[in-house]
Amino acid sequence: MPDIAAVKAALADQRIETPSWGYGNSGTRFKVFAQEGVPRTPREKLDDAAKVHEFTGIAPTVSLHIPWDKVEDYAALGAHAKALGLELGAINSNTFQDDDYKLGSVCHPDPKVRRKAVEHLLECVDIMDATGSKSLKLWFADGTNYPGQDDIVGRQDRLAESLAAVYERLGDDQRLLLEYKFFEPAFYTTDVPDWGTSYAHCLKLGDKAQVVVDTGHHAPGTNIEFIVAFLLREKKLGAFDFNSRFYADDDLMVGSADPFQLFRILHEVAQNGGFERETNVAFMLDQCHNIEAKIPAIIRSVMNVQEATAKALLVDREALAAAQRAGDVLSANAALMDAYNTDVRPLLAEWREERGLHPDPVAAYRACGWQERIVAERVGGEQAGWGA
Ligand code: AOS
Ligand code: ZN
Ligand code: ZN
Repeated sequence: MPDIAAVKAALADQRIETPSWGYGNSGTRFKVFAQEGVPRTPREKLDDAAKVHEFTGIAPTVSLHIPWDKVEDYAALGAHAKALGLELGAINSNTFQDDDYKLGSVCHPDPKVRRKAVEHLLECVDIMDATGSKSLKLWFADGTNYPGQDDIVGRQDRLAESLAAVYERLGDDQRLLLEYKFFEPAFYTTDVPDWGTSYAHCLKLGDKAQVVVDTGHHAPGTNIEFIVAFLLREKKLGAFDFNSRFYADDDLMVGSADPFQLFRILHEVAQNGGFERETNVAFMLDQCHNIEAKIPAIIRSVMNVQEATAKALLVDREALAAAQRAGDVLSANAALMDAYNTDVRPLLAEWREERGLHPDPVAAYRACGWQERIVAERVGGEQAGWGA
């Protein structure tokens, strides 16, 4: 059986990055339901993120999105984060909210539009220099809606050329993380639709380019844990964007739709060294809390990843390997199921108490008065949100 002290130590090493946009208002194409007390500025998003870290103890970094988090002085934003016990995490680019990008950004047929998109990406690297962020996270909405609309291979060539220009600009300790998504907003072809396309581009670019697995970006039935295992073996898994989906890119709380899938993914992470610091996998959330209270939902999401991680760490790897060697299918499967079926909540409550944390982070947040304070104080001004 795994040593509980080692499991607890591994849990103490885990870091989960929360997204600045998760704290702001969001919605669907039909309606954005504004919530009271939502942050009006990037600083206020960090203030909320600090609460998530305060009660979970494992969420010290925050992903930024440019231009939603554009500020005059990034060093000052970094200092604000530091004063809160946080650090600024990945910089997410945005080449999808401009009229010029109707037919794409880095794959657009017009070189002027491609240049504009690449300049934005280079500006994001400048921002990384100012914030100390080590990862540039790229998701492209590029694609086509109709057969014949554009040349599929021509678009791949433009993508490769644009990515190479950005890769060139990266510092030695910076990396590029390329996210894929099988459809939406493009409905016929998407230029980075799957892990294989992302992997092929990253392979050509070099060691500083890695793949992002967003758990909501696959066709139904896709075996995500296989992708994770494969990419870890190739040292090409850069990050996760965790969320849950029932249908498409639903961006619901991670672990809410299919906790067993989350466990299977994290088992492959544990099995293949993905929790080790040197492997440098970023565990990020990419979620939108459209109808539920945002800060407690993010706390719950961090806890869901932590619970699935604890179960993955509890897998008796020796028993598993022995059963696999012996071709004992049932015992091998049982080694996984025993861990998955373990109620790890008492272990995690104990782990928190040992670190001076409240055993129930959501209850502690609810009792701390922060929600009442932000509802009272954050009136007026424009509330930040997805797209604001
Ligand atoms: C879009 O579907 C992707 O999941 C992106 O990772 C992300 O939600 C967006 O770029 C916000 O930064
Ligand atoms: Zn994502
Ligand atoms: Zn997405």
